[in-house]
Amino acid sequence: MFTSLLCTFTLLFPLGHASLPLVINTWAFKNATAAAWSVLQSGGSVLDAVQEGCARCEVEQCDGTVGYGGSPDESGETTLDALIMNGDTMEVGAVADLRRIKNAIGVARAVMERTDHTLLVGESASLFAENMGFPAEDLTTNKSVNIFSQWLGSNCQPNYRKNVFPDPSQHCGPYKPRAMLEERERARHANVHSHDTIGMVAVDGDGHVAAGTSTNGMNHKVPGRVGDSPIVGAGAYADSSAGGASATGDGDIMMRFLPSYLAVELMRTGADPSAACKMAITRIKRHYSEFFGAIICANTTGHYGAACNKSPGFSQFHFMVSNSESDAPLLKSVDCF
Ligand code: SD4
Repeated sequence: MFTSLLCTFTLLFPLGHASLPLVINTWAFKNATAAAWSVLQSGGSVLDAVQEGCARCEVEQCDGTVGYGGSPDESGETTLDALIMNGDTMEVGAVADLRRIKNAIGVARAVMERTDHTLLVGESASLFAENMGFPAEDLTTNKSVNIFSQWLGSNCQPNYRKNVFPDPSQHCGPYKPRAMLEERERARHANVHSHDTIGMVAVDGDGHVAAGTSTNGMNHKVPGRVGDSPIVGAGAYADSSAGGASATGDGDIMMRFLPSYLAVELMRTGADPSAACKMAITRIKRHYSEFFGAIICANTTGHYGAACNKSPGFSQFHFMVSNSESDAPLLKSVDCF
């Protein structure tokens, strides 16, 4: 009885001290947190903070999974996904499968502020960016060339294809459909070794919320593949009447459940951010018990939380927080369940 009362209390009333403004982001990307925090400290908006924080990771190529030179697709090209959301107006700008442009979060912001659209994709998104003055550059680096050639050297294995077979004289396609297999071991790369999309939520002293993401997706993805990061409600969501959330992990699975939207809606009903994050993960876990993924959540009073799914090699998730309780960004961690 007492335990269930305590659980209900914990769900409805956030525990711990909260302070605003707040920046929270996925993984140990400290410089991104610091960049966003300094924008807020100098009077910038939450949107500016999120953009600056994610852009820092794009420049630093955080863990090789944000920005240029990472996650080459099956043709060796790096393509980028990004999103930014204004929790006051519910405006969103996003780009997916962006080519040749390094500053994906900047282009997402331009989609939001310079068009009436929400999401631009592929070559057309790149042309839009070029027309808006973003420089066109090669996103390939020695590192991405090496990743790609090693993959070619292993006969394009592993890859994300299923129920197909390549031309008998080739190993790497073209592929043809074949009879559906009953069950197969999922040869996914989306595990702890291919993580680290930046997802960020910023809340200012008046409770304005913004959220954003930036990523180069997943190694050896099928060209044209778009992950969860640029999908509103999946990669990130912000609503200044409730809070913000952002997810990282196996986007092909996670986007089916809109975990960021779900977490924000749960916080709207009074759930503590940690509980909201946990429930969003639980929803996915029901169908994909071993999926790789994590989520961060913050409400408009400055309470925050995170949760992750325990999967092979992934038992603890690291994230960063900046608020007025500390001069420097704090590295936090949560045990996966
Ligand atoms: C994607 N969610 O493109 C991204 C990858 C990621 O941790 O976050 N990895 O699926």
